[in-house]
Amino acid sequence: MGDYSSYFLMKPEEVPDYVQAKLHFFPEGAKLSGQEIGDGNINYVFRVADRDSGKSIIVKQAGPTTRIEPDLGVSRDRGRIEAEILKLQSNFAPGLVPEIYLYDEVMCAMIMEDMVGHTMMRTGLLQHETYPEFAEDLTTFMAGCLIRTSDLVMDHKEKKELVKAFTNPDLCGITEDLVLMEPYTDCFHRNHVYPPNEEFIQKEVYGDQALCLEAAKLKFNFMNNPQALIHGDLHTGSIFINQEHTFVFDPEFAFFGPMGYDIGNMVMNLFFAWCNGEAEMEEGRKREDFLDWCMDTIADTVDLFVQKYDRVFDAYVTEPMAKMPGFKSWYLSGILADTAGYAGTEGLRRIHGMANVKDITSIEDVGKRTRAERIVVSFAKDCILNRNSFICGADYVAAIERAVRKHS
Ligand code: SR1
Ligand code: MG
Repeated sequence: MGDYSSYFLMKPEEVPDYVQAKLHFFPEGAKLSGQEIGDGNINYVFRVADRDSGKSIIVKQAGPTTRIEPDLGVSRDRGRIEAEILKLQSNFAPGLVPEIYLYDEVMCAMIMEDMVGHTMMRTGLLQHETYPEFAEDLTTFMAGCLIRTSDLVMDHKEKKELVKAFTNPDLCGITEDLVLMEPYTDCFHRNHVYPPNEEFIQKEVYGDQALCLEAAKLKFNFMNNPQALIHGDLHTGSIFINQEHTFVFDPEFAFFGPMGYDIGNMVMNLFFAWCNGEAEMEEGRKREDFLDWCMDTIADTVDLFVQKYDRVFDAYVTEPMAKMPGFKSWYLSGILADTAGYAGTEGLRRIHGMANVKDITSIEDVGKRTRAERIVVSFAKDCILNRNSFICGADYVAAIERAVRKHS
């Protein structure tokens, strides 16, 4: 057993010894197994389990490079930010984030609660599962973590200290490039354009100057609006879920940024699930139920967030100027416009940027995938270009229906 006094990337079979050395969680001498279970683009995630007691634990370790693209320079300190944020978020959204047992600065690893009985949401959605509690849980998480870390609620000095502590230049740099620049310029030639859609993307995205200008504004808003402590990468791969409960995890991209970035990303990822169901499911009741659930959940995500914004605002806001008549709705309208804008940027980057999503790439039929991508692009453009007019869930449903009609 090593002493873990200098960093190395662990192999799955080395992780049980590491856990035993760091934590009194399993009995001494327990027969433990270690398995890599992550499929993310960045880190390594291991499950260590004791077959005798049935207990298990998760170790997440930052590798020396990201998994998707070794050339992306990303500090291994990203794990520290993630561990600290999860602790903070557990105050604002108790029970909705996993418990962190330990963060090890040398090994750049955190040991945390295994979300037993929960499935990664993207995996579940690809099997066309539905989750009745999701919109409630997600909006409770977002309203708590976002509004209560903003200047609406948090003491201004405390917030500025947190802005410093959670400055996250490497991970923000990834988003600024991969989400908010390259999908419009392909300046580093890293985009993945599905060949049947090459001309379409050329005309509808790279060649649309009005769109590129709005994307530039959204990029600068992302870089210059430390509104709240956002998750920064809130998609269905950052959620572990079952029929009764939701865990939000993987906040390594967190920093103080615009709230709408989180809400919008989630809305668009729910739409990717809809696109997969629409392309892949056989006609019938199950398909209708799944598609309705996705659509309702998109609408509920926006509408329940608005309801909870209202409640959290009334319960927690103490800032005197924020209590001026009319301020509450003015502030909300900014969040909602950002929500639509960043739903749009997420849509475009997952279609033809570097990091694509299985919901779309797993559609094997060429015609169906081509069409699904075009629907996403049209909906995403609508969200970006007309973001001020997306003020409730029904606006998203109507925009999706317009995009689907356009490609029928
Ligand atoms: C280099 S990382 C690519 C993407 O994966 C993460 O989940 C983020 O979404 C990032 O943009
Ligand atoms: Mg992630």
